[in-house]
Order: sequence, then C-alpha cells, then structure tokens
Amino acid sequence: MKSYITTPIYYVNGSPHIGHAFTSVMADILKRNRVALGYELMLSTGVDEHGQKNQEAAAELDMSVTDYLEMRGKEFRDVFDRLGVAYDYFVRTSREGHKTAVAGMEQAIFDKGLIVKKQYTGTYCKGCEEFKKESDLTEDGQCPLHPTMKVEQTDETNYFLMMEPFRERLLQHIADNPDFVQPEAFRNELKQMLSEPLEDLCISRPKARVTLGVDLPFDTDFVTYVWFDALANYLTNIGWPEEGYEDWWAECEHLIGKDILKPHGVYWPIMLMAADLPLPKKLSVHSHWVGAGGMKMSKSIGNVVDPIEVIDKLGVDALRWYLARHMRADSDSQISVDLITQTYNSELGNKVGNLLSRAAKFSKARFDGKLPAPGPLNAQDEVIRKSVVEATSGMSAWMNLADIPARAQAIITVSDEMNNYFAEQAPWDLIKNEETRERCQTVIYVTLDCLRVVMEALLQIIPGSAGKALDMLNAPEAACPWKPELDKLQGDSDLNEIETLFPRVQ
Ligand code: ME8
Repeated sequence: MKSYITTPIYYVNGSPHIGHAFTSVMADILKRNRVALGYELMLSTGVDEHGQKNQEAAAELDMSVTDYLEMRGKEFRDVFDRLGVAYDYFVRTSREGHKTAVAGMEQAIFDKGLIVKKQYTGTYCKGCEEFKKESDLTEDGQCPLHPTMKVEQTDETNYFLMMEPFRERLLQHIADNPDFVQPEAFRNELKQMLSEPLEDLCISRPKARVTLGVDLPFDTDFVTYVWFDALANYLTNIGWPEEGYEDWWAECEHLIGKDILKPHGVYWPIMLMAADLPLPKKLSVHSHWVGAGGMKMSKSIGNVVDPIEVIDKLGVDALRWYLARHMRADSDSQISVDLITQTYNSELGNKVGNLLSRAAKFSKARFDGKLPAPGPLNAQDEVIRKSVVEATSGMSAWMNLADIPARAQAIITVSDEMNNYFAEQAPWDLIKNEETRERCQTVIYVTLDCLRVVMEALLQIIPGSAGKALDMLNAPEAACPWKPELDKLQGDSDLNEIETLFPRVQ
C-alpha cells in the first residue's frame, strides 16, 4: 500500500526558519510511522522558487537569480538533512519538467474556456503573493499576515481562472468526505470561505513586474502566478502528466500551516477540477508556533528560534522532540530556546536518558558487562510491562498529524512509571544479598527490555538518539511492520558501551 505525504514548498526569500522545520519534521514522523506499519512512502519537501518576493530578495543581495536560488536551495536542503527529514523528493520549481507540466495544465484549462483576460485594479500583498479585498486588510489598510510589508496598489491586465462554477461542487466534496480537511476547526473555516460567491483567481503576472516564473503558454508577455505553479508541484513531483503517478496521487496527504488554507483548500481543488483531475485525499492543517509569551516571532523582538542554532546547542533530537511534543492542534503554541532546553533536560534527559544510563551502567558493572537473564516475574513487573506496551502501541497504529503530541506524551508518562518502578524495586539493595540476586537480575532485565520497547517507539520521533540507545542495548533489529513486543533482549548478552544519550545543558 502506498502513502504520499507532502509539505508546503517554502519561499526562498530568507533562510529556513522554525516553521519550515516544523512541518517537514512532522511529515518525517508521519513517514516513519507509516513505514513502520509496512507502507511504501513518498515524502516530498522543497522550495518555491518563483514570484516577486524571491525575485526582489535576489536583487537585494545583488546576486543573479540563478545563483541566488542555488544558494537558498542548498541552505534549505542542508537544514532538512540536519533535521533528519527523510524526504524522497526535494522540490525545486525551477526544474524544466515541472515548468513544462505547469504550462500543459494551464493550456488545458485555457482550451476549456475557463481562463479569461481582464483589467484588475486592487491591492496586492507581496508577502502572501496575493491580491487582497478590502475586507482582508487591517483598519490601517495593511495585510494582517505581513504587517511590515506595505501592500501595493496595482492596475493591471491579467489572466483569471473562473472559480465560481466549481464552488458548489467543492462544498459537496467537503460534505461527502469529512476527512478531506482535518482538524474540524479548519474544515469549518474553509466552509466559511466557500459560503459566498468566489471571485475569479488571477493566475498571471505581467513580465513588466515579475519575470521569475513559468511563461504562460498562451501569452508569453506574462508569467504564471506563483501559487498556480507552486501548487502543481504536488503532481509534477510524482511524474504527472506521464503515467505512473495515479497510485501515489490517490493516497496524497498535504501537510500545511493554517496560513495557507485558502490556496490549498480553495485554489488547488478548483484548479484540479478545472483540469479534470481528482482531488488529493487529505489536507492536514496545523496552527503556528509563536514566541514565548505568545508574541509572533520577529527579528526586531529578538524571539526568533533558529533551527540550526538549536541543533548546534542541544542536538537535533531536542528540537524534534519539542516540536512533536508541544504543538497544540487547535491553537498556537509557544517556542523559545529556553522552553526547548527545559523540555530536553526534564523529559529526554531526566526521564528517558537517565534511566537508561543508570540501569545499563548498573547492569554492566554488576553482571560482568552483560544484561542478566531474568528470573520469574512478579506482579509489579507485569504491571510495568503492560503499561509500556499500552503506551507505545499508539506508535504501531496509523498516526495523523494531530495525534503526534498525544503519542509523545504517552511515552513520557510511561517513562515516569518506569522510573518509579526502578526506584521502588531498588536493585542496588537487591544485589547485596545472594537470596535476592536473581530478583535483581529480573528488575534490570525488565527495566532495560521496557526501555528497548520505548526506544523502538521513539525511532519514529527521534530516530538518531533512539537508534543509539538500541545499539547500546545490543537490541535486535525491530520488526517491520512494528508492534511493541516484550522479551526481545537476549538474557546473558553483552551490552555495548553506554554513553550519555542526552547530556544535560544549562
Ligand atoms: O507559503 N509555525 O511558503 P512559506 C508553524 N511558498 N509553521 C509555520 C510557521 C509557524 N510560525 N511559519 C511558517 C508559502 N510555517 C508557499 C507555499 S505550497 C504549494 C507553497 C510553515 O515559506 C507552515 O507549513 O511562507 C506554513 O504553511 C509554511 O511554513 C509557509 O511557508
């Protein structure tokens, strides 16, 4: 069975930021989850290289557009590599095959008479790369999403895609397929957007203003509107219009932030309907990260969280863990280097890493470098083993974007229980007497075998550290498809060198 997960393709007018890191890491976690369930995966992420703001960013640095795009493309790719995002396809919209396919889609829609040329006078936000209605703007006439970028007045002739003929059909599709937009709050927001007649969508920019784009096939004085070309990446990545893309497309899930619900929930489905193509299976929408105290992140406030700085200071898994664990589905969530550090120390360090290190080092010191074989289990052993299987079994079921924080939370809750078990059993006392030595062996075995199950579950969220822990324990390769199974560690087997998994950071 196939599954195709996409992230937005990000504008390259600046360096990759924490929001970009977030959506791509979540896509990676969903991919690892589905691979563990036996699915064949295609994950695409990448960059959106066209449009006015990218063009102006190159000009500001006095660089040729080609060099500029090359530089930023590499920067984004490097960040995703450092974040451990196992993408199968890195999108660059400057690729010739993509541009040809986009032009083909436009020509097909044009030939059906659904694209008209007309004059437009109105307001344009470069940040959104969108025309704005008066009702979209703040009281002082600015775009609420990009308050520092002044909106521009335009008076231009352009090409427009007729949207209204498709509105009822799209509403019907949403009603018939409740899973099409998740979670529900965003489905309702989309229905609201579709509750009034839709204006035609401007799909071109005159070359006098923007040159960085795909030429319109039916009028080369114009380039394609950046959103029209960018959205089509989801199809061109999997080889459309050549055959072979259909099975991937039928299973396509788009992950997006709430800021781009309209292009994905309104423009894209209507473009597809206009081109007689099926709609994607699902749109999974998330809220935003804001700075500590709830302030929007901005360079002038100084609360921007730079993913590379965090990785350098705390390691990639501290960041992946925070992103997975603390995003709330329904409202914006706070992030700062301090919050990430605290969570890293208190959860990964104190609850997971510390227990592994104590139990494994004890085992090596007292049992000749080995993991001892267990004796008979008692009721407390059975209780903790059951809790561990229950807490991690969420990771052996299909995960949706909104499930990720709860699954991470379950792992931390059971880590608390494991720590309590270890403290109550007190193996350091049991080892002192010959009569309780076997009981000590059992406690050490149960603790480390439970930790192995937890680490196998964590492979989906923090693969680097979890993989290292499994190596230290000399654990056998986890089964694929994965489900939590006890007693996979071999009693009387050698343990490898035990390193501190999550060194404490001040
Ligand atoms: O919109 N919190 O690109 P973009 C969480 N090129 N996620 C965030 C975020 C935040 N504070 N800020 C950004 C574009 N994101 C278009 C997309 S797709 C065909 C074209 C993430 O660089 C989130 O996924 O502005 C959001 O939707 C995306 O970055 C916007 O990236």
